[in-house]
Amino acid sequence: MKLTLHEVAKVVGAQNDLSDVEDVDLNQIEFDSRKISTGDFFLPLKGERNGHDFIDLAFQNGAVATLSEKAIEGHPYLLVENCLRAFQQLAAYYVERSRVDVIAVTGSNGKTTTKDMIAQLLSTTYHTYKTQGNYNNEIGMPYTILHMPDKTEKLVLEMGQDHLGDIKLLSEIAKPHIAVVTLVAEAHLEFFGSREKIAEGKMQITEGMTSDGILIVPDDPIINPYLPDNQTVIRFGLDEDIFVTELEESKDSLHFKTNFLEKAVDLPVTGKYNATNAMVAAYVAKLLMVPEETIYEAFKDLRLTKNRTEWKKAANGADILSDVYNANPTAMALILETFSAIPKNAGGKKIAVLADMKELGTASIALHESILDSLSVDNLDMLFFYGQDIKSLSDLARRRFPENTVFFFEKSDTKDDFDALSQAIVDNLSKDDQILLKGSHSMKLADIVTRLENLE
Ligand code: IGM
Repeated sequence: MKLTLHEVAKVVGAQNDLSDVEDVDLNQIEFDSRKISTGDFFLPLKGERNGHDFIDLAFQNGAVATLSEKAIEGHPYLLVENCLRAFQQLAAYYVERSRVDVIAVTGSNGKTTTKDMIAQLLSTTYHTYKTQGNYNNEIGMPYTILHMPDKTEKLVLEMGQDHLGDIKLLSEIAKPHIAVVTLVAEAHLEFFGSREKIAEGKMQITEGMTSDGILIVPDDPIINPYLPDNQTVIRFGLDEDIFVTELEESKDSLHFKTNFLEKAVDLPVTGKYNATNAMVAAYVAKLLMVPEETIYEAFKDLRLTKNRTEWKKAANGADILSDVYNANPTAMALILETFSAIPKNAGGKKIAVLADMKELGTASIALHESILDSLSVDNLDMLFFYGQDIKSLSDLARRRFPENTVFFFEKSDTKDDFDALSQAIVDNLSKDDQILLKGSHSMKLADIVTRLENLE
């Protein structure tokens, strides 16, 4: 980020007088005080805790300035009405000023894969940056924009939606030149309720698009009411503008042709839907002048990143919501709320497995306890806790939940109940159940997910 404090003040309309405050270069913008280093700019957000409580800590860690919704003493700050809005305004300014080409991807299953494939193809020819992990919401997408390296030429942004209106906001911030909507089919409707609403939400990706934009959408008629008339629309699917032919799937690869590339494409991943994702990615690359030969070569060593949050199937048929790579209190509370809102399967249970969140410092136990109100007695049937600092949360939960529904397994320097935890989960998981697993990477919940997927 190459921005100075006074420049940011102008962009966000800071309300305080900065005439006596020295203008300084800002290094990175960070909302997690653990990530602040020398020269950074702090963004206090409201998560489980109010980020304003961590402003002092951010300065101790090396911040040179902060946004703030209230006056503060002794440090440079920018006073604004709403820190999140200011952050979004700054991202909109930054992406426009940078003149990068923005490619936006939204959709259900497949958007992360499509985003990764587009970025991999473009990176053969251009300095390319893309959404990392699940940073695809109203906080994560602006963060992605503000963290792109200076030399970036193509920016591939994933846009996620939890509620109707989310994508409109994101599109208006990023102003995409090319937008891709992947399949509208949705396994878990969450807050939407219907495929029509999901389609409507996704099609809001056009709201911020430039008038010379190109929109790439599936042949699904459900999107017809939302097609724009001032942009080029490319449809993909049988008998559409672009389509896959001669698809062959083998044990660990796909081979297919398309109507717009001379030669066949080979890629080292399986799943027929991945041919569609790859075709769309190839089309975007071609639009942006990546040579065809380069596209074929890049596909040969395609590597897909693991999703951060993903639905999987246990071997016995149970649904697994796996989010096992990192954890902070806000993310843990949010995923519990999302999981709780999903209707139960007939005759099935809902189970949450929560493990320690690491690096939360002296307030760690209290920060774990702050999750309590996100544990819904009405929607969760069984809770497994695993770790050390999470024990206190487990004790609080035990007082609210019925007997024999809350279980604690220890992991400390002297004891590790991992095998007992893993066995208890296996013993309790039935085919119609839904199970959420969330915790820091080092808690190894990923190994339990793998076990559930592969058990006979
Ligand atoms: O869900 S998120 O992870 N998100 C990030 C962006 O992309 C999409 C997903 C998320 C969101 Cl949406 C919002 C927030 Cl505010 C994460 C956060 C977040 O980072 N929350 C954090 C906290 C809260 N509440 S980070 C963090 C806290 C670190 N902080 C504790 C509280 C460290 C700390 C520990 C002990 C101390 O004494 C002082 C600070």
